[in-house]
Amino acid sequence: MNDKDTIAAISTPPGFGGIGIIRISGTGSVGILKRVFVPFTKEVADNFQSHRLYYGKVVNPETGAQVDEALGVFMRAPRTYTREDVAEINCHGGPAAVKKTLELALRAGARLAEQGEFTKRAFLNGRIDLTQAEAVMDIISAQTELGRQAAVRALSGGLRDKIEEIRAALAELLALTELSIDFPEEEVDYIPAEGLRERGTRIRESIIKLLSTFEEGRILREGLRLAIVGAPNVGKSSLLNALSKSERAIVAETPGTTRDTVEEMINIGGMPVRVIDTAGIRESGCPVEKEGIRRSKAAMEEADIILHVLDGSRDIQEQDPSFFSGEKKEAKKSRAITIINKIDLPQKFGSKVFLATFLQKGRDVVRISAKTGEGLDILISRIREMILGPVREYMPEALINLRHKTALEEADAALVRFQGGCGRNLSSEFLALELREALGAVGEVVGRTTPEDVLNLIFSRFCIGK
Ligand SMILES: Nc1nc2c(ncn2[C@@H]2O[C@H](COP(=O)(O)OP(=O)(O)OP(=O)(O)O)[C@@H](O)[C@H]2O)c(=O)[nH]1
Ligand SMILES: [Mg+2]
Repeated sequence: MNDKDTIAAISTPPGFGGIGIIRISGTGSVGILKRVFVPFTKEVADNFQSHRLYYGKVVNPETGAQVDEALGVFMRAPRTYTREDVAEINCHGGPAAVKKTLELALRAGARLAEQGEFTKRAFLNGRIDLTQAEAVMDIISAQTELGRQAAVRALSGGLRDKIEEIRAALAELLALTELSIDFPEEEVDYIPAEGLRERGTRIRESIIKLLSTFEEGRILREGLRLAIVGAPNVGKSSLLNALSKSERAIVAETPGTTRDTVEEMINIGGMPVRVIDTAGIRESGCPVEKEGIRRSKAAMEEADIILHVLDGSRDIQEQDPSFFSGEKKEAKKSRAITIINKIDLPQKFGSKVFLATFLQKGRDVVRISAKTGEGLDILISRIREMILGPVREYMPEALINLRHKTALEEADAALVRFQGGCGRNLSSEFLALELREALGAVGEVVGRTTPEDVLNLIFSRFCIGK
């Protein structure tokens, strides 16, 4: 990949739409625009003013034939997305029109952009840091309002600022540590090992605070995993359909209807939630059903929240709640809500049996009818509280992703070693080494010290044209 090339790509999604945008970036942009786009106002044809939109036509420079009617704009560096000269052509959004316009731009001297190459250039040219580049992708893939809000914060530098604060504190600590290497005899601003250690603690606190946002970030990006489990025929698939307001899962009177896990994305309080319907759990000789049950148990283990469904119109003994006894080791990670379904039918077990079995475990119990929809609003607000806590107005903070987490954990580990070294009065050279490692790790988050192959991996996850 040569960063000096002028690149071009279709920036709008494939398919039919009102407008399709061809984006061109690099020193050749204006030349290419002039060849393939002719403004209707003659005076401007040779003299595009920067950041002005012109009405004109896309033409084939070889034949002079008109290809489409379009708007064209030239934006001179550095006030552009990539900080390079950029041109854009807004033609009609049909696959043929955008493809032909792109083809003309390529023939006029542009190279087809790689995935994420525009954003990569914005990063390499210093307009945005790596957390902002990743935020661009998060905005594009945000599925809910809260996901969008978190991504916009990161895009405007929320995470970068926090990381830069940590970097600055680390750099200062490094300078203080090195001072005693350079001037071992003199008492210039000399800080005893205990003081250095304490400063390390303050930096670690900031790192740990950021690390604690990882789970929230994961949920906003990938969705919270909500597994619906229980005995056959209790109404799990009906509940999935009711929550997603769809007919996604097959519902039938026959126990053992659902064999595979079925997923549907829903939105609870702005959080994306992946609702997973599972096969009813029971002893079964059928190999297909057995595999389904294995998947149910796996889904239960990976879930953030488990909805354990019981059929209130049948005996509880029939529904063998003991399969759920393995929950204890998972209790820390997974939170569960017990649901009594089918409350529109005459109820077999009243609250007494129930309270004895479940409430002593401190579990939430919600009564619903997946059929009539009764109680669903209570269930949803219960789930919402579990995710967001009782806070009414939830505002997502600067949230970290797995890449950030790994780097921050490395930095924290180096700081722990640094502190250990302070405690044992190790030489300043050794202490400085650990701090440099912490600095390097933190720098990776914003892209200062990120290896080339990691950068390529990050940008390759973008779509073409971004
Ligand atoms: N009256 C009533 N019937 C319900 C309710 N929920 C589900 N049913 C019925 O119960 C039967 C089983 O529903 P499903 O949703 O398929 O149950 P399931 O738990 O997914 O069953 P498996 O996939 O076999 O494990 C169907 O006949 C549903 O119509 C409810 O709230 N009230
Ligand atoms: Mg089912």
